[in-house]
Amino acid sequence: MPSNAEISRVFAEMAAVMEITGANVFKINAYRNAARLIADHASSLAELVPDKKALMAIEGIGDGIASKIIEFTLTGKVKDHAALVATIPAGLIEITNISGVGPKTAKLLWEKAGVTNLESLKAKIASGELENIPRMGAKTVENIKKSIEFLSQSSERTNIGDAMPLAENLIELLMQTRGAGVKRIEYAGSLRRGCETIGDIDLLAIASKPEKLMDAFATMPMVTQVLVRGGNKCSVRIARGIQVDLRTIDEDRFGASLLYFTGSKAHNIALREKAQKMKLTLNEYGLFPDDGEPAPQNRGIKPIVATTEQEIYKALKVPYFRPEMREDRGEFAFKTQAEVPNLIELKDIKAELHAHTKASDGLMTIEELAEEAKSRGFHTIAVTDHSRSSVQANGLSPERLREHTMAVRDAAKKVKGISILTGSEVDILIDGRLDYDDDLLKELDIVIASPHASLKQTPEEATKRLLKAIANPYVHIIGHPTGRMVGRREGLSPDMNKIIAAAVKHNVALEVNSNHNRLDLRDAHVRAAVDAGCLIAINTDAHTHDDFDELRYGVLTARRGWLTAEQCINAWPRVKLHKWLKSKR
Ligand code: DGT
Ligand code: CA
Ligand code: CA
Ligand code: ZN
Repeated sequence: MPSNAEISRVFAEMAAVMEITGANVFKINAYRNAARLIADHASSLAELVPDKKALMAIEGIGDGIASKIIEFTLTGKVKDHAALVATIPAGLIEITNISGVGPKTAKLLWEKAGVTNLESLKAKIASGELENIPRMGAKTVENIKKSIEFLSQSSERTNIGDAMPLAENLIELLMQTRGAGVKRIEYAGSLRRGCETIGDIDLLAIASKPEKLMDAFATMPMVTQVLVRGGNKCSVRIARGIQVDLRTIDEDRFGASLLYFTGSKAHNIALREKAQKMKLTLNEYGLFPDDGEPAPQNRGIKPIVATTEQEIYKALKVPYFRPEMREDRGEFAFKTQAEVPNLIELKDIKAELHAHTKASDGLMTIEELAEEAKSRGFHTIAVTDHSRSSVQANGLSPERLREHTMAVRDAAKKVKGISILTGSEVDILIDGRLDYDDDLLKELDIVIASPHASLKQTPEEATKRLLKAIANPYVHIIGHPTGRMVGRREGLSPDMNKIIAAAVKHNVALEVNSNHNRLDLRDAHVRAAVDAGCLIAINTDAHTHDDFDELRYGVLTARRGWLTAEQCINAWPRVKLHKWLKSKR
């Protein structure tokens, strides 16, 4: 019986081939979505075969996809898939993962230069052959080369936006294991610290029958490979090659293990040094008196504390640090709990200030957007569609923006219980000028200025560009300031300290864009901004209903930058926020 991962691959490959050969976008999206959903599905789809109705009861699986799942489970192949894959060289698909090489370019490289896989692409870049192809040129080739290098450095890590839902599904599934006496399962490691990418998922469990839990874990439908199998520990690979480690821990030392496996390594080392100075020894089994010999837990020595993280921090005479702060990047300078910043929480966010509607590239009407924001408990929603230069996103001409503004004002009268602001996400052009005149910007309640194009500028050019946008008196927020895409595109590298200083001076907020592909500002930038007293906005950049769920990744990133609710404009009460917005009018 095929695993979900194997079934998923069939649809992912079909989507990739169709992109290269240029099929209907809706069909491509349907296959791509099906691939993701199948890979992440917590129970075996093959087990439902041949019950087509049961398959179709799963959201996102229609008649055609259900038929193919059945065909694949029963015959081991899908005819349509085989026919599609036969139309292009096998290695071409992976080339489309390179930033700057879309399906069209992949096709061009294949037809005009005989590129059939990543290896032959690298070879043809090295030999200079590609530069003679029409539409390529030295600059494009250089960009592709850089993207390949970037991809090879970062491809082994998984985005938090993919890893966290997977970990949550796994935990939910494992909690239901029969006969294992599962009491608690937590994720630890970089995922618990809210890092933007995750090397592997670390799970810790309390279970009275660890063997049973390990059996269930090793045989889950999404498992593609069992790497290590022991009585208390098991490592597997699941969809998209992600590794998951599961350990069972005795309840009375769960805190010590959670602390150890949450890390970071640097934070752990600092804690151990503190312990040593107090003639104590800290390990994953607890905090013990130090008698100079290793592994006290194996010599019948009882730990001083081991059950909770809080007890261990207390015994070490340091404040309790939230996982996002555990990087040994200055947290140990805080001596009392009161000094430690009170990190912002998801529930503090009361306004979404960056969202798109059908007027540009969003999928919601103004009313739908407002209702969604209201259902999330927000007091304010800003409608900020794209400006004219974002042609690919159906950006608004000045005339269309004026009409749209009237429509927003009308909606604001209709939808009660939430303030609907009219605004724009105006493009910051290559030289820092904005895409609309000041006269038009001045009419809007809120202006976000964001870079979208020309993201390969030198740091000097990028700094100048952003500084000019910050100095515009009508701009409230700089949206996704670097334009980077996590693991895929480096984006701008401006002098962040200058950007932050200017933002403070001009009373402009810098955005943490919560979309898990962006997370821009990134954690380190937030930290610098927070230190400088700069205002921060945490927005979802919503294009559709579900995008609001991305907010947690923005909040985690902000917490890694030690942001408090006071410094985040989205956490301000309505009156304070609106007063601030109006101060720029
Ligand atoms: P990742 O998976 O690369 O995103 O990063 P982490 O932080 O999840 O690292 P991982 O999975 O290798 O190990 C989980 C935690 O276990 C790590 O944050 C700290 C702890 N740990 C692992 N190896 C060591 C070690 O050699 N020394 C110490 N002190 N802690 C370790
Ligand atoms: Ca890990
Ligand atoms: Ca690990
Ligand atoms: Zn946007």
